[in-house]
Amino acid sequence: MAEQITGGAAVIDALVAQGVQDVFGIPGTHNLELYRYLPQSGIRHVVTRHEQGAGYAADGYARISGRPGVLITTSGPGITNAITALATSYADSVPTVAISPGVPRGKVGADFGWLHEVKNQQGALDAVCGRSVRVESADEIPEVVAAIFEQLATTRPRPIHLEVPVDVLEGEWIRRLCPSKPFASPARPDPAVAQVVAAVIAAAQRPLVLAGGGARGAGVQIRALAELAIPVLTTVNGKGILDESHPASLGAGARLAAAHQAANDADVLVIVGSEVADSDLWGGVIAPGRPGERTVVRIDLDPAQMHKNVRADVPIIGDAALVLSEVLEVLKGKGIGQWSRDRAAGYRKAMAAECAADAGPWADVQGSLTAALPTDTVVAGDSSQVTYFGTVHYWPFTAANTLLYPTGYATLGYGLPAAIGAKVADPSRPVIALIGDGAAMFSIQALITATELRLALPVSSWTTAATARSVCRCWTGASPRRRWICTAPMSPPSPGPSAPTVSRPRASGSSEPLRHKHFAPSDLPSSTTGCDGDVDPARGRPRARRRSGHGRRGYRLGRCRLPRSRPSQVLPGRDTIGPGAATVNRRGVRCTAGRSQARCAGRAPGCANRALRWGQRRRRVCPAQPGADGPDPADRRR
Ligand SMILES: Cc1ncc(C[n+]2csc(CCOP(=O)(O)OP(=O)(O)O)c2C)c(N)n1
Ligand SMILES: [Mg+2]
Repeated sequence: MAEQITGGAAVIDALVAQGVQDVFGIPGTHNLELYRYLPQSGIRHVVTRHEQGAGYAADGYARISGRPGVLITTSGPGITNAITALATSYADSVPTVAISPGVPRGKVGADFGWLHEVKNQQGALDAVCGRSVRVESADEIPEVVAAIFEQLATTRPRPIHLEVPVDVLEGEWIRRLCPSKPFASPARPDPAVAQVVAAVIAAAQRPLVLAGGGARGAGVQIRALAELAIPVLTTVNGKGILDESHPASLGAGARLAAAHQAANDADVLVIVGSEVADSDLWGGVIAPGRPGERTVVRIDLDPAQMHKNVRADVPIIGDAALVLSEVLEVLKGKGIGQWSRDRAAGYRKAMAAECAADAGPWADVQGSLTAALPTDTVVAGDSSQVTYFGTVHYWPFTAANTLLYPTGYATLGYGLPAAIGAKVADPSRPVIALIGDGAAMFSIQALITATELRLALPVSSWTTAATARSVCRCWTGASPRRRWICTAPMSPPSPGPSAPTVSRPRASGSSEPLRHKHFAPSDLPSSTTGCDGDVDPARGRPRARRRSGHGRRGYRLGRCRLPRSRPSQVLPGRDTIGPGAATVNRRGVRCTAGRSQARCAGRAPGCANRALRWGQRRRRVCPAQPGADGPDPADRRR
């Protein structure tokens, strides 16, 4: 006699049949039938501390594993909490699947006062996901789940929501085999397509490739084009598709005006898997070709991308790797020679100079970490300067999907949970969360999940607020002795193109700032900042939670010795952001470390100086003071 169980088992069995190994989520009253069958399924469940974190973790998991990331929430607040994360995955075309209960059948929009009731939950999810599917019976669940996974594998990947009415979830299901449909391979392009594209490229004087996230699976083919000395610029989502140390690589600085100029200088621009969006170009315009010579080739799986933002002259709908493979075959047959190698070098030089002007202070931070960490390290970033001014430009990657970054939606709180997802996907791969202090606070509770899982996951959090002017580092460690967080305020990076002062605590307690000092591997978690000796093994955190010198000299946890910036010069009057005179350190960097709380001197109504930001530091006098400069309108920040 067939085993009689509930609809919850149908969902879990269907996930198993699709090869799901890990899910992220939080249990609640309405989804307990899913949790009933998880333990015996072999699927690992990671409990996050917020459903948004489950969504980001699933996103990071998907980017690293190449398999859809799955999250489970309860109805109402559980799934609506995940909406921002799903919108993030949508914007960056990341395959995730969110599973939640919904109101019982026949009750959609009934407004009957049900626990967690949402007026139109499926509609809300449908608005941010690729689609939201609601099943009406348990027996359709296996096929619906199989169809979801097939869609994710064969079309532009975007999150999909599966809603199971609670009465279906809790109702009877007669167990049966769930289909694990073979994934249909993407259609091979028409051979004529390759002939056309190859002819266009062969005739080009100044070809250039712009590769976005949709080209992540075409690394081999993009490299082959680079070997012909065709310069390759990527968006942030495409960062690393071509090894960024390759002579033809222009990096991922698609936001830079010099990058737009490089693209516009091309007579043939080949855009692969990119929507060439504002989030990539930061207001820049791609309008390639000198008068009379414009040819834009676009290759994309999604027909909706063909003319988005930049009209295609040669629109090719298809899988980037397949199309480019065939194009390369034809080019090889034509014996195409190489283009000038100097062109890429020239573009790179112009981009580097522009970048140094607004993002230069982040170079040394990234250089220090790059020197200390293995080349395959995954960097989970956030919508923080340390990522979009730092990692994007100054951390050269050798492969795609190495930077986890919410490019399109630019949400805060992504980095830390995404790093957890990456680590769950591949525990052997080094992962660092390198994020701003603001971003960290949006997901700080995820540290509990990280420590619970005992992940060897360094978390580096940077403060750039004018009022704090400090840099913090936090670590979670894998060993029970290091299950604590150390936060160490340090000297700020300087404005302008020169490298920042990077300080680090010393075991001796010396607080001397270390200029241009690279972190050594020994600085990483195993010897974290001299705090190691003060951990109470029984409690797994610092024995003494003393806090001293808060403000002027930062603060310390346990015996963590902190550095401090050393004021060396007093500036008079107008150029002041603290009450009275501000100070600068030895490198001429404004430093308000001498204040317990740096505030604007001109507390006049409307004064915006309390939150002067890093990008504005070159015009850092108080806007409320007579004769003062306001924020630079050219300072484009997210
Ligand atoms: C969820 C969300 N809320 C607000 C914003 C707007 N926003 C963009 S950057 C930023 C500050 C980020 O602070 P932090 O992570 O410390 O980075 P910093 O700019 O200091 O480098 C804010 C509030 C956002 N991107 N996402
Ligand atoms: Mg900050």
